[in-house]
Amino acid sequence: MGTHRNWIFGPWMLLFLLQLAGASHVVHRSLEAEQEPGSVPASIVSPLLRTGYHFQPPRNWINVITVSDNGPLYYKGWYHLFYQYNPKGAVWGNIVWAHSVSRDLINWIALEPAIKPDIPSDQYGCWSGSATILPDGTPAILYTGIDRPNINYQVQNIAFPKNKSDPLLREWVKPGYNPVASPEPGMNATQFRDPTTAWYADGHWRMLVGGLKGARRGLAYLYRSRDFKTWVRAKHPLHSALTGMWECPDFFPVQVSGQNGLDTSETSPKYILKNSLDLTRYDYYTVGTYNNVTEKYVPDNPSGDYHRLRYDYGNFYASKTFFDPVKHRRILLGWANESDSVTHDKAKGWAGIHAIPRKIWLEPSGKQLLQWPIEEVETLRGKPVSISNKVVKAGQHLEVTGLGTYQADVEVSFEVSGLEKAEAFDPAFADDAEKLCGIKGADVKGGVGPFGLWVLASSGLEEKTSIFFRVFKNGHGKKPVVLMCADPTKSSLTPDLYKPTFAGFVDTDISTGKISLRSLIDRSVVESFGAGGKTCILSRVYPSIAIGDKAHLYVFNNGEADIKVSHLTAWEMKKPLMNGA
Ligand code: DQQ
Repeated sequence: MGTHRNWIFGPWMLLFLLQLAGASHVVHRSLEAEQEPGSVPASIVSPLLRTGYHFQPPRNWINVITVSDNGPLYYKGWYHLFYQYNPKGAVWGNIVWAHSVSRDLINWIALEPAIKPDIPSDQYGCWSGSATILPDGTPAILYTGIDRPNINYQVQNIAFPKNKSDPLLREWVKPGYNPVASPEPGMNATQFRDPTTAWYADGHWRMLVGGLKGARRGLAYLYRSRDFKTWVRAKHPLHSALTGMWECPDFFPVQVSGQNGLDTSETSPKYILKNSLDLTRYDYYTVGTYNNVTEKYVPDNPSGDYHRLRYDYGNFYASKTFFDPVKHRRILLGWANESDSVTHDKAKGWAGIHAIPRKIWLEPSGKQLLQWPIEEVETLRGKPVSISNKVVKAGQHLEVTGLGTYQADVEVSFEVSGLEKAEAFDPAFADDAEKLCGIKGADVKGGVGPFGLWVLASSGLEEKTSIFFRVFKNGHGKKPVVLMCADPTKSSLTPDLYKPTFAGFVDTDISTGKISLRSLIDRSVVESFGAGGKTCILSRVYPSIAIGDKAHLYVFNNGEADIKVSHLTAWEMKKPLMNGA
Protein backbone atom coordinates (compact mmCIF):
# COMPACT_ATOMS: atom_id res chain seq x y z
CA MET A 1 0.00 0.00 0.00
CA GLY A 2 1.33 3.51 -0.79
CA THR A 3 2.29 6.13 1.76
CA HIS A 4 -1.26 7.42 1.74
CA ARG A 5 -4.14 5.22 2.57
CA ASN A 6 -6.43 7.25 0.38
CA TRP A 7 -7.67 4.94 -2.29
CA ILE A 8 -6.96 4.98 -5.95
CA PHE A 9 -4.25 5.33 -8.53
CA GLY A 10 -0.98 3.75 -7.49
CA PRO A 11 -2.42 1.07 -5.23
CA TRP A 12 -5.34 0.08 -7.42
CA MET A 13 -3.52 -2.66 -9.28
CA LEU A 14 -2.43 -4.15 -5.97
CA LEU A 15 -6.00 -3.97 -4.74
CA PHE A 16 -7.16 -5.74 -7.86
CA LEU A 17 -4.64 -8.53 -7.35
CA LEU A 18 -5.63 -8.86 -3.70
CA GLN A 19 -9.23 -9.04 -4.72
CA LEU A 20 -8.42 -11.74 -7.23
CA ALA A 21 -6.83 -13.59 -4.34
CA GLY A 22 -10.11 -13.37 -2.44
CA ALA A 23 -8.72 -10.98 0.14
CA SER A 24 -11.02 -8.09 -0.58
CA HIS A 25 -12.25 -7.74 2.99
CA VAL A 26 -8.62 -7.04 3.90
CA VAL A 27 -8.48 -4.51 1.07
CA HIS A 28 -11.59 -2.80 2.31
CA ARG A 29 -10.32 -2.42 5.82
CA SER A 30 -6.85 -1.38 4.82
CA LEU A 31 -8.15 1.32 2.49
CA GLU A 32 -9.92 2.92 5.35
CA ALA A 33 -7.64 2.14 8.25
CA GLU A 34 -4.02 1.88 7.16
CA GLN A 35 -1.47 3.14 9.67
CA GLU A 36 1.55 5.23 8.90
CA PRO A 37 4.28 6.99 10.82
CA GLY A 38 5.18 10.69 10.67
CA SER A 39 5.05 13.95 12.57
CA VAL A 40 2.18 16.42 12.55
CA PRO A 41 2.64 20.10 11.60
CA ALA A 42 0.72 22.66 13.68
CA SER A 43 -1.30 23.84 10.68
CA ILE A 44 -2.79 20.36 10.20
CA VAL A 45 -4.36 20.33 13.67
CA SER A 46 -5.37 23.99 13.46
CA PRO A 47 -9.12 24.58 13.81
CA LEU A 48 -8.71 26.83 10.77
CA LEU A 49 -8.46 23.71 8.59
CA ARG A 50 -11.52 22.03 10.10
CA THR A 51 -14.38 22.61 7.66
CA GLY A 52 -16.97 25.17 8.74
CA TYR A 53 -20.15 24.55 6.74
CA HIS A 54 -19.60 21.03 5.39
CA PHE A 55 -21.26 18.25 7.38
CA GLN A 56 -19.19 16.54 10.03
CA PRO A 57 -19.66 15.28 13.59
CA PRO A 58 -17.70 16.89 16.45
CA ARG A 59 -14.98 14.24 16.28
CA ASN A 60 -13.89 10.82 14.92
CA TRP A 61 -14.17 8.95 11.63
CA ILE A 62 -17.15 9.14 9.27
CA ASN A 63 -17.88 7.63 5.90
CA VAL A 64 -20.87 6.63 3.80
CA ILE A 65 -24.11 8.49 3.85
CA THR A 66 -27.23 6.54 4.68
CA VAL A 67 -30.34 8.51 3.92
CA SER A 68 -33.88 7.50 3.26
CA ASP A 69 -36.42 8.08 0.64
CA ASN A 70 -40.04 8.49 -0.16
CA GLY A 71 -41.29 10.79 2.58
CA PRO A 72 -37.50 10.70 3.01
CA LEU A 73 -36.26 10.30 6.34
CA TYR A 74 -37.88 13.56 6.09
CA TYR A 75 -40.10 12.59 9.00
CA LYS A 76 -42.49 14.85 10.87
CA GLY A 77 -40.63 18.05 9.90
CA TRP A 78 -37.04 16.78 10.24
CA TYR A 79 -34.46 15.55 7.73
CA HIS A 80 -32.61 12.55 9.17
CA LEU A 81 -29.05 11.81 8.15
CA PHE A 82 -27.46 8.52 9.16
CA TYR A 83 -23.80 7.90 8.47
CA GLN A 84 -21.09 5.34 9.09
CA TYR A 85 -19.17 6.38 12.19
CA ASN A 86 -16.41 5.11 14.47
CA PRO A 87 -17.32 6.22 18.02
CA LYS A 88 -13.83 5.29 19.19
CA GLY A 89 -11.46 7.12 16.87
CA ALA A 90 -10.51 8.93 13.68
CA VAL A 91 -9.80 5.80 11.59
CA TRP A 92 -12.28 3.32 10.10
CA GLY A 93 -13.56 0.65 12.53
CA ASN A 94 -16.26 -0.17 15.15
CA ILE A 95 -18.83 1.01 12.61
CA VAL A 96 -22.25 2.18 13.86
CA TRP A 97 -24.99 4.30 12.30
CA ALA A 98 -24.57 7.79 13.73
CA HIS A 99 -27.60 10.04 13.43
CA SER A 100 -28.09 13.79 12.93
CA VAL A 101 -31.24 15.77 12.24
CA SER A 102 -31.89 19.04 10.44
CA ARG A 103 -34.72 21.31 9.37
CA ASP A 104 -32.87 22.56 6.28
CA LEU A 105 -30.05 20.09 5.43
CA ILE A 106 -27.51 22.78 6.43
CA ASN A 107 -27.88 23.23 10.23
CA TRP A 108 -27.39 19.89 12.00
CA ILE A 109 -28.03 18.53 15.50
CA ALA A 110 -26.28 15.31 16.54
CA LEU A 111 -28.28 12.58 18.30
CA GLU A 112 -27.13 9.28 19.79
CA PRO A 113 -26.20 6.59 17.22
CA ALA A 114 -29.36 5.00 15.80
CA ILE A 115 -28.11 1.50 14.98
CA LYS A 116 -25.35 -0.30 16.87
CA PRO A 117 -24.20 -3.93 16.91
CA ASP A 118 -26.51 -5.76 19.33
CA ILE A 119 -28.06 -8.76 17.55
CA PRO A 120 -26.27 -11.90 16.29
CA SER A 121 -26.59 -10.82 12.65
CA ASP A 122 -24.85 -7.45 13.16
CA GLN A 123 -22.60 -8.17 16.14
CA TYR A 124 -19.38 -7.32 14.25
CA GLY A 125 -20.59 -4.15 12.53
CA CYS A 126 -23.54 -2.18 11.17
CA TRP A 127 -22.53 -1.18 7.66
CA SER A 128 -24.26 0.91 5.05
CA GLY A 129 -27.88 0.69 3.90
CA SER A 130 -30.94 2.82 3.17
CA ALA A 131 -34.36 3.66 4.49
CA THR A 132 -37.78 3.36 2.89
CA ILE A 133 -41.08 4.85 4.06
CA LEU A 134 -43.77 2.15 4.01
CA PRO A 135 -47.31 3.01 2.81
CA ASP A 136 -48.55 3.51 6.40
CA GLY A 137 -45.80 6.10 6.98
CA THR A 138 -43.46 3.78 8.94
CA PRO A 139 -39.79 4.25 8.12
CA ALA A 140 -37.90 0.96 7.63
CA ILE A 141 -34.11 0.72 7.52
CA LEU A 142 -32.35 -2.00 5.54
CA TYR A 143 -28.63 -2.31 6.35
CA THR A 144 -25.69 -4.67 6.15
CA GLY A 145 -24.70 -6.57 9.27
CA ILE A 146 -21.41 -8.34 9.86
CA ASP A 147 -22.24 -11.55 11.68
CA ARG A 148 -18.88 -13.31 12.02
CA PRO A 149 -15.49 -12.13 13.23
CA ASN A 150 -12.60 -11.40 10.89
CA ILE A 151 -14.02 -12.55 7.59
CA ASN A 152 -16.67 -9.87 7.19
CA TYR A 153 -19.45 -12.29 6.34
CA GLN A 154 -22.22 -9.94 5.22
CA VAL A 155 -26.00 -10.26 5.65
CA GLN A 156 -28.87 -7.79 5.24
CA ASN A 157 -30.95 -6.74 8.26
CA ILE A 158 -34.00 -4.61 8.90
CA ALA A 159 -34.85 -2.13 11.70
CA PHE A 160 -37.94 -0.08 12.61
CA PRO A 161 -38.46 2.93 14.90
CA LYS A 162 -39.32 1.99 18.47
CA ASN A 163 -41.67 4.93 18.79
CA LYS A 164 -43.25 6.26 15.60
CA SER A 165 -44.58 9.34 17.37
CA ASP A 166 -41.02 10.55 18.11
CA PRO A 167 -40.19 12.96 15.23
CA LEU A 168 -36.50 12.52 16.03
CA LEU A 169 -36.69 8.71 15.61
CA ARG A 170 -34.14 8.26 18.36
CA GLU A 171 -34.55 4.54 19.02
CA TRP A 172 -34.68 1.65 16.54
CA VAL A 173 -35.61 -1.99 17.06
CA LYS A 174 -34.53 -5.02 15.08
CA PRO A 175 -37.16 -7.77 14.66
CA GLY A 176 -36.27 -11.35 15.59
CA TYR A 177 -36.60 -12.54 11.98
CA ASN A 178 -33.30 -10.87 11.00
CA PRO A 179 -31.33 -11.32 8.82
CA VAL A 180 -33.69 -10.87 5.88
CA ALA A 181 -31.11 -11.80 3.21
CA SER A 182 -27.99 -13.97 3.53
CA PRO A 183 -25.38 -15.05 1.00
CA GLU A 184 -26.40 -18.21 -0.85
CA PRO A 185 -24.04 -20.97 -2.02
CA GLY A 186 -21.96 -19.63 -4.89
CA MET A 187 -22.23 -16.00 -3.75
CA ASN A 188 -19.24 -14.11 -2.39
CA ALA A 189 -20.23 -13.58 1.26
CA THR A 190 -17.57 -10.95 1.87
CA GLN A 191 -18.78 -8.83 -1.06
CA PHE A 192 -22.51 -8.57 -0.43
CA ARG A 193 -23.61 -5.26 1.03
CA ASP A 194 -25.32 -1.86 1.05
CA PRO A 195 -29.05 -2.41 0.34
CA THR A 196 -30.82 0.41 -1.54
CA THR A 197 -34.04 2.22 -0.77
CA ALA A 198 -36.79 -0.16 -1.87
CA TRP A 199 -39.29 0.66 -4.61
CA TYR A 200 -42.78 -0.73 -5.11
CA ALA A 201 -44.62 -1.89 -8.23
CA ASP A 202 -47.29 -4.48 -9.02
CA GLY A 203 -47.57 -5.99 -5.56
CA HIS A 204 -43.83 -6.29 -4.90
CA TRP A 205 -41.13 -4.33 -3.17
CA ARG A 206 -37.69 -4.46 -4.78
CA MET A 207 -34.27 -3.64 -3.38
CA LEU A 208 -30.72 -3.96 -4.69
CA VAL A 209 -27.66 -5.26 -2.86
CA GLY A 210 -24.14 -4.65 -4.19
CA GLY A 211 -21.95 -7.65 -4.95
CA LEU A 212 -19.06 -9.26 -6.77
CA LYS A 213 -19.14 -12.43 -8.86
CA GLY A 214 -15.88 -14.18 -9.67
CA ALA A 215 -12.89 -11.91 -9.73
CA ARG A 216 -14.25 -8.98 -11.73
CA ARG A 217 -18.01 -8.88 -12.23
CA GLY A 218 -19.59 -6.16 -10.11
CA LEU A 219 -23.35 -6.57 -9.80
CA ALA A 220 -26.55 -5.31 -8.23
CA TYR A 221 -28.45 -8.30 -6.84
CA LEU A 222 -32.22 -7.77 -7.08
CA TYR A 223 -34.45 -8.89 -4.21
CA ARG A 224 -38.27 -8.90 -4.17
CA SER A 225 -40.74 -9.02 -1.30
CA ARG A 226 -44.52 -8.85 -0.91
CA ASP A 227 -44.48 -7.90 2.77
CA PHE A 228 -41.08 -6.19 3.28
CA LYS A 229 -40.18 -9.11 5.56
CA THR A 230 -39.51 -12.12 3.34
CA TRP A 231 -37.08 -11.21 0.58
CA VAL A 232 -36.34 -13.53 -2.35
CA ARG A 233 -33.46 -13.02 -4.74
CA ALA A 234 -34.42 -12.71 -8.43
CA LYS A 235 -32.61 -15.11 -10.74
CA HIS A 236 -30.80 -12.32 -12.58
CA PRO A 237 -29.16 -9.22 -11.12
CA LEU A 238 -30.62 -5.89 -12.20
CA HIS A 239 -27.35 -5.14 -13.97
CA SER A 240 -23.64 -6.05 -13.89
CA ALA A 241 -20.33 -5.03 -15.47
CA LEU A 242 -16.67 -6.08 -15.39
CA THR A 243 -15.60 -3.42 -12.94
CA GLY A 244 -14.88 -5.13 -9.61
CA MET A 245 -17.15 -4.89 -6.54
CA TRP A 246 -20.17 -2.52 -6.58
CA GLU A 247 -20.57 -0.80 -3.23
CA CYS A 248 -23.53 1.42 -2.31
CA PRO A 249 -25.71 0.93 -5.41
CA ASP A 250 -28.38 3.59 -5.93
CA PHE A 251 -31.27 3.29 -8.40
CA PHE A 252 -33.95 5.88 -9.06
CA PRO A 253 -36.25 7.32 -11.73
CA VAL A 254 -35.63 10.80 -13.17
CA GLN A 255 -37.95 13.13 -15.04
CA VAL A 256 -37.18 13.52 -18.72
CA SER A 257 -37.58 17.27 -18.53
CA GLY A 258 -37.57 19.82 -15.75
CA GLN A 259 -35.70 19.90 -12.46
CA ASN A 260 -38.17 18.13 -10.18
CA GLY A 261 -37.26 14.80 -8.67
CA LEU A 262 -39.37 11.64 -8.45
CA ASP A 263 -40.14 9.34 -5.54
CA THR A 264 -38.24 6.06 -5.96
CA SER A 265 -41.48 4.09 -6.52
CA GLU A 266 -42.68 6.36 -9.34
CA THR A 267 -42.07 5.18 -12.88
CA SER A 268 -40.36 7.10 -15.66
CA PRO A 269 -38.90 6.50 -19.13
CA LYS A 270 -35.45 7.22 -17.61
CA TYR A 271 -33.58 5.83 -14.60
CA ILE A 272 -30.15 6.31 -13.06
CA LEU A 273 -28.08 3.41 -11.74
CA LYS A 274 -25.07 4.49 -9.68
CA ASN A 275 -22.42 2.23 -8.24
CA SER A 276 -19.42 2.99 -6.11
CA LEU A 277 -16.49 1.07 -7.54
CA ASP A 278 -14.42 -0.35 -4.72
CA LEU A 279 -11.39 -0.70 -7.00
CA THR A 280 -11.10 2.96 -7.97
CA ARG A 281 -13.19 4.49 -5.18
CA TYR A 282 -15.16 6.60 -7.65
CA ASP A 283 -18.95 6.85 -8.10
CA TYR A 284 -20.05 6.06 -11.65
CA TYR A 285 -23.54 6.23 -13.07
CA THR A 286 -25.42 5.43 -16.24
CA VAL A 287 -28.69 6.80 -17.62
CA GLY A 288 -30.99 4.05 -18.89
CA THR A 289 -34.39 2.41 -19.06
CA TYR A 290 -35.99 -0.01 -16.58
CA ASN A 291 -38.79 -2.48 -17.15
CA ASN A 292 -40.35 -3.73 -13.90
CA VAL A 293 -41.90 -6.77 -15.62
CA THR A 294 -38.70 -8.16 -17.10
CA GLU A 295 -36.76 -6.57 -14.19
CA LYS A 296 -34.10 -5.37 -16.62
CA TYR A 297 -32.15 -2.13 -16.60
CA VAL A 298 -30.55 -1.19 -19.93
CA PRO A 299 -28.07 1.72 -20.06
CA ASP A 300 -28.63 4.07 -23.01
CA ASN A 301 -24.95 4.04 -23.84
CA PRO A 302 -23.62 0.55 -23.17
CA SER A 303 -20.13 1.52 -24.32
CA GLY A 304 -20.04 4.04 -21.50
CA ASP A 305 -21.09 1.48 -18.88
CA TYR A 306 -19.11 2.47 -15.80
CA HIS A 307 -16.31 4.22 -17.62
CA ARG A 308 -17.65 7.61 -18.55
CA LEU A 309 -20.04 9.45 -16.25
CA ARG A 310 -19.16 10.30 -12.67
CA TYR A 311 -21.07 12.38 -10.16
CA ASP A 312 -17.83 14.04 -9.24
CA TYR A 313 -14.35 13.77 -10.75
CA GLY A 314 -12.61 14.37 -7.42
CA ASN A 315 -12.70 13.04 -3.86
CA PHE A 316 -16.35 11.94 -3.60
CA TYR A 317 -17.45 8.38 -2.84
CA ALA A 318 -20.18 6.09 -1.54
CA SER A 319 -22.89 8.66 -2.25
CA LYS A 320 -26.65 8.22 -1.99
CA THR A 321 -29.65 10.18 -3.22
CA PHE A 322 -33.08 10.70 -1.72
CA PHE A 323 -36.32 12.28 -2.87
CA ASP A 324 -37.25 15.37 -0.87
CA PRO A 325 -41.05 15.60 -0.78
CA VAL A 326 -40.89 19.13 0.66
CA LYS A 327 -39.33 20.71 -2.42
CA HIS A 328 -39.97 17.87 -4.90
CA ARG A 329 -36.31 17.43 -5.72
CA ARG A 330 -33.78 14.60 -5.66
CA ILE A 331 -30.78 15.32 -3.49
CA LEU A 332 -27.33 13.77 -3.71
CA LEU A 333 -25.09 13.41 -0.66
CA GLY A 334 -21.51 12.18 -0.92
CA TRP A 335 -18.61 11.42 1.38
CA ALA A 336 -15.18 13.05 1.01
CA ASN A 337 -12.35 11.33 2.80
CA GLU A 338 -9.25 13.16 4.04
CA SER A 339 -6.16 13.32 1.84
CA ASP A 340 -3.70 14.00 4.62
CA SER A 341 -2.20 11.02 6.47
CA VAL A 342 -3.64 8.70 9.13
CA THR A 343 -1.15 10.15 11.60
CA HIS A 344 -2.57 13.58 10.81
CA ASP A 345 -6.13 12.32 11.27
CA LYS A 346 -5.36 10.78 14.64
CA ALA A 347 -3.76 14.04 15.77
CA LYS A 348 -6.74 16.08 14.51
CA GLY A 349 -9.17 13.61 16.08
CA TRP A 350 -11.44 13.67 13.02
CA ALA A 351 -11.58 12.34 9.48
CA GLY A 352 -14.18 12.62 6.73
CA ILE A 353 -16.79 15.17 5.71
CA HIS A 354 -19.86 15.16 3.51
CA ALA A 355 -20.20 17.25 0.38
CA ILE A 356 -22.80 20.03 0.39
CA PRO A 357 -26.10 18.36 -0.59
CA ARG A 358 -26.67 18.75 -4.35
CA LYS A 359 -29.94 18.88 -6.22
CA ILE A 360 -29.69 16.61 -9.28
CA TRP A 361 -31.79 16.36 -12.43
CA LEU A 362 -31.46 15.07 -15.98
CA GLU A 363 -29.91 17.47 -18.50
CA PRO A 364 -32.32 18.27 -21.38
CA SER A 365 -30.15 16.22 -23.79
CA GLY A 366 -30.82 13.18 -21.56
CA LYS A 367 -27.13 12.28 -21.69
CA GLN A 368 -26.09 13.20 -18.16
CA LEU A 369 -27.22 14.66 -14.84
CA LEU A 370 -26.82 18.26 -13.75
CA GLN A 371 -25.94 19.06 -10.14
CA TRP A 372 -26.24 22.22 -8.10
CA PRO A 373 -25.73 22.95 -4.37
CA ILE A 374 -29.14 23.02 -2.67
CA GLU A 375 -30.51 26.55 -2.40
CA GLU A 376 -30.48 26.38 1.42
CA VAL A 377 -26.68 26.79 1.41
CA GLU A 378 -27.25 30.35 0.19
CA THR A 379 -28.69 31.25 3.62
CA LEU A 380 -25.08 31.17 4.85
CA ARG A 381 -23.94 33.87 2.41
CA GLY A 382 -22.71 37.14 3.92
CA LYS A 383 -22.30 40.47 2.11
CA PRO A 384 -21.40 39.98 -1.60
CA VAL A 385 -18.31 41.32 -3.35
CA SER A 386 -18.68 41.65 -7.13
CA ILE A 387 -16.52 42.26 -10.18
CA SER A 388 -17.89 42.91 -13.66
CA ASN A 389 -16.42 43.12 -17.16
CA LYS A 390 -12.75 42.80 -16.20
CA VAL A 391 -10.32 41.50 -18.78
CA VAL A 392 -7.57 39.23 -17.45
CA LYS A 393 -4.81 39.33 -20.02
CA ALA A 394 -2.48 36.47 -20.92
CA GLY A 395 -0.29 35.50 -17.97
CA GLN A 396 -2.05 37.86 -15.57
CA HIS A 397 -4.12 37.45 -12.44
CA LEU A 398 -6.62 39.52 -10.51
CA GLU A 399 -7.19 39.41 -6.77
CA VAL A 400 -10.73 39.35 -5.33
CA THR A 401 -10.59 41.38 -2.13
CA GLY A 402 -13.02 42.66 0.49
CA LEU A 403 -14.03 39.36 2.06
CA GLY A 404 -12.56 36.47 4.04
CA THR A 405 -12.07 33.85 1.34
CA TYR A 406 -11.21 30.80 3.42
CA GLN A 407 -14.91 30.09 3.88
CA ALA A 408 -16.62 31.40 0.75
CA ASP A 409 -18.97 30.80 -2.16
CA VAL A 410 -17.75 32.14 -5.51
CA GLU A 411 -19.75 32.31 -8.73
CA VAL A 412 -18.03 33.49 -11.89
CA SER A 413 -18.95 33.76 -15.58
CA PHE A 414 -16.07 33.83 -18.05
CA GLU A 415 -15.97 34.93 -21.66
CA VAL A 416 -13.24 33.71 -23.97
CA SER A 417 -12.13 36.18 -26.65
CA GLY A 418 -11.83 33.58 -29.44
CA LEU A 419 -10.72 30.01 -29.95
CA GLU A 420 -8.00 30.62 -32.59
CA LYS A 421 -5.22 30.19 -30.04
CA ALA A 422 -6.61 26.94 -28.56
CA GLU A 423 -4.18 24.00 -28.47
CA ALA A 424 -4.91 20.94 -30.60
CA PHE A 425 -6.60 18.06 -28.76
CA ASP A 426 -4.75 14.76 -28.70
CA PRO A 427 -7.42 12.02 -29.06
CA ALA A 428 -5.20 9.69 -27.01
CA PHE A 429 -6.62 11.52 -23.97
CA ALA A 430 -10.28 11.16 -25.01
CA ASP A 431 -10.96 8.80 -22.08
CA ASP A 432 -8.42 10.20 -19.67
CA ALA A 433 -9.12 13.76 -18.56
CA GLU A 434 -7.23 13.11 -15.36
CA LYS A 435 -4.03 12.20 -17.17
CA LEU A 436 -4.33 15.24 -19.44
CA CYS A 437 -4.73 17.51 -16.42
CA GLY A 438 -1.76 15.80 -14.74
CA ILE A 439 0.38 16.76 -17.74
CA LYS A 440 -1.16 20.18 -18.37
CA GLY A 441 -1.59 21.53 -14.86
CA ALA A 442 -2.46 25.10 -13.88
CA ASP A 443 1.09 26.40 -14.36
CA VAL A 444 1.58 24.92 -17.84
CA LYS A 445 0.94 27.78 -20.28
CA GLY A 446 -1.73 27.16 -22.91
CA GLY A 447 -3.65 28.86 -25.73
CA VAL A 448 -7.21 29.29 -24.43
CA GLY A 449 -6.70 28.63 -20.77
CA PRO A 450 -5.73 27.44 -18.30
CA PHE A 451 -7.98 30.12 -16.78
CA GLY A 452 -10.00 29.98 -13.57
CA LEU A 453 -9.56 30.51 -9.84
CA TRP A 454 -6.66 30.23 -7.44
CA VAL A 455 -8.29 29.58 -4.07
CA LEU A 456 -6.78 29.17 -0.59
CA ALA A 457 -3.73 30.97 -2.01
CA SER A 458 -0.96 32.63 0.01
CA SER A 459 -0.12 36.27 -0.78
CA GLY A 460 3.24 35.24 -2.24
CA LEU A 461 1.56 32.38 -4.19
CA GLU A 462 3.78 29.77 -2.55
CA GLU A 463 0.50 27.94 -1.94
CA LYS A 464 -2.58 27.85 -4.19
CA THR A 465 -5.25 25.39 -5.29
CA SER A 466 -6.19 25.93 -8.94
CA ILE A 467 -9.62 25.24 -10.40
CA PHE A 468 -9.64 25.93 -14.10
CA PHE A 469 -10.70 25.28 -17.67
CA ARG A 470 -8.52 24.60 -20.70
CA VAL A 471 -9.94 24.57 -24.23
CA PHE A 472 -8.69 22.44 -27.13
CA LYS A 473 -9.47 22.46 -30.86
CA ASN A 474 -10.82 19.09 -31.89
CA GLY A 475 -10.51 18.48 -35.62
CA HIS A 476 -12.78 19.60 -38.40
CA GLY A 477 -16.49 19.84 -37.61
CA LYS A 478 -16.09 18.69 -34.00
CA LYS A 479 -16.93 20.69 -30.91
CA PRO A 480 -13.88 22.12 -29.08
CA VAL A 481 -12.94 20.02 -26.04
CA VAL A 482 -13.25 21.70 -22.64
CA LEU A 483 -11.24 20.25 -19.78
CA MET A 484 -12.05 21.16 -16.17
CA CYS A 485 -9.29 20.56 -13.62
CA ALA A 486 -8.54 20.88 -9.95
CA ASP A 487 -4.79 21.13 -9.43
CA PRO A 488 -3.72 20.96 -5.77
CA THR A 489 -0.06 20.21 -6.47
CA LYS A 490 0.91 23.63 -5.04
CA SER A 491 -1.82 23.67 -2.37
CA SER A 492 0.47 23.22 0.62
CA LEU A 493 4.07 23.22 1.78
CA THR A 494 3.17 20.47 4.31
CA PRO A 495 4.80 17.12 3.45
CA ASP A 496 2.97 13.74 3.41
CA LEU A 497 -0.17 15.00 1.70
CA TYR A 498 -1.92 13.23 -1.16
CA LYS A 499 -2.30 15.87 -3.88
CA PRO A 500 -3.79 14.33 -7.03
CA THR A 501 -4.90 16.47 -9.97
CA PHE A 502 -8.55 15.71 -10.67
CA ALA A 503 -10.30 16.38 -13.97
CA GLY A 504 -13.31 15.79 -16.18
CA PHE A 505 -14.37 16.92 -19.62
CA VAL A 506 -17.24 19.39 -19.82
CA ASP A 507 -19.85 18.60 -22.47
CA THR A 508 -20.55 22.22 -23.38
CA ASP A 509 -20.43 24.36 -26.51
CA ILE A 510 -17.63 26.82 -25.75
CA SER A 511 -17.94 28.39 -29.21
CA THR A 512 -20.62 30.55 -27.56
CA GLY A 513 -17.60 32.05 -25.76
CA LYS A 514 -19.14 31.58 -22.32
CA ILE A 515 -18.54 29.23 -19.41
CA SER A 516 -19.31 29.44 -15.69
CA LEU A 517 -17.66 28.16 -12.53
CA ARG A 518 -18.87 28.00 -8.94
CA SER A 519 -16.57 27.05 -6.06
CA LEU A 520 -17.56 26.38 -2.46
CA ILE A 521 -14.41 26.98 -0.45
CA ASP A 522 -14.36 25.74 3.13
CA ARG A 523 -10.93 25.73 4.83
CA SER A 524 -9.77 22.25 3.72
CA VAL A 525 -12.27 21.50 0.95
CA VAL A 526 -12.98 23.08 -2.43
CA GLU A 527 -16.09 21.88 -4.21
CA SER A 528 -16.47 23.17 -7.78
CA PHE A 529 -19.26 23.11 -10.35
CA GLY A 530 -18.36 23.75 -14.01
CA ALA A 531 -20.82 24.99 -16.66
CA GLY A 532 -23.86 25.05 -14.38
CA GLY A 533 -23.15 21.67 -12.78
CA LYS A 534 -22.18 19.58 -15.81
CA THR A 535 -18.82 18.64 -14.32
CA CYS A 536 -18.10 18.69 -10.58
CA ILE A 537 -14.82 18.27 -8.69
CA LEU A 538 -14.27 18.09 -4.94
CA SER A 539 -10.71 18.40 -3.57
CA ARG A 540 -9.37 18.20 -0.02
CA VAL A 541 -6.38 20.49 0.59
CA TYR A 542 -4.40 21.47 3.69
CA PRO A 543 -2.54 24.79 3.22
CA SER A 544 0.14 25.68 5.76
CA ILE A 545 0.30 29.44 5.05
CA ALA A 546 -3.00 30.20 3.28
CA ILE A 547 -5.23 29.50 6.25
CA GLY A 548 -7.78 31.77 7.95
CA ASP A 549 -7.34 35.45 7.01
CA LYS A 550 -4.12 34.58 5.16
CA ALA A 551 -6.09 32.84 2.41
CA HIS A 552 -6.46 34.85 -0.82
CA LEU A 553 -8.62 34.42 -3.90
CA TYR A 554 -7.56 35.24 -7.47
CA VAL A 555 -8.79 34.89 -11.03
CA PHE A 556 -5.87 33.73 -13.18
CA ASN A 557 -5.18 33.30 -16.87
CA ASN A 558 -2.18 31.28 -18.01
CA GLY A 559 -3.32 31.09 -21.64
CA GLU A 560 -2.31 33.27 -24.61
CA ALA A 561 -5.86 34.47 -25.24
CA ASP A 562 -7.41 37.16 -23.05
CA ILE A 563 -10.27 36.12 -20.78
CA LYS A 564 -13.05 38.37 -19.59
CA VAL A 565 -14.69 38.01 -16.19
CA SER A 566 -18.16 39.10 -17.25
CA HIS A 567 -19.35 38.72 -13.72
CA LEU A 568 -18.01 37.41 -10.42
CA THR A 569 -19.71 37.42 -7.05
CA ALA A 570 -18.08 36.09 -3.90
CA TRP A 571 -19.68 35.70 -0.50
CA GLU A 572 -18.05 34.98 2.82
CA MET A 573 -19.94 32.01 4.31
CA LYS A 574 -21.28 31.87 7.87
CA LYS A 575 -20.94 28.78 10.01
CA PRO A 576 -24.21 26.87 10.53
CA LEU A 577 -25.06 24.70 13.53
CA MET A 578 -22.78 21.74 12.99
CA ASN A 579 -23.58 18.96 15.41
CA GLY A 580 -22.53 21.03 18.41
CA ALA A 581 -18.94 21.49 17.21
N1 DQQ B 1 -17.86 1.14 3.60
C1 DQQ B 1 -18.99 0.64 4.38
C2 DQQ B 1 -19.70 -0.31 3.50
C3 DQQ B 1 -19.53 0.31 2.18
C4 DQQ B 1 -18.16 0.91 2.22
C5 DQQ B 1 -18.54 0.14 5.69
C6 DQQ B 1 -17.98 2.18 1.45
O1 DQQ B 1 -21.00 -0.64 3.84
O2 DQQ B 1 -19.60 -0.69 1.24
O3 DQQ B 1 -18.23 1.25 6.46
O4 DQQ B 1 -16.78 2.80 1.75
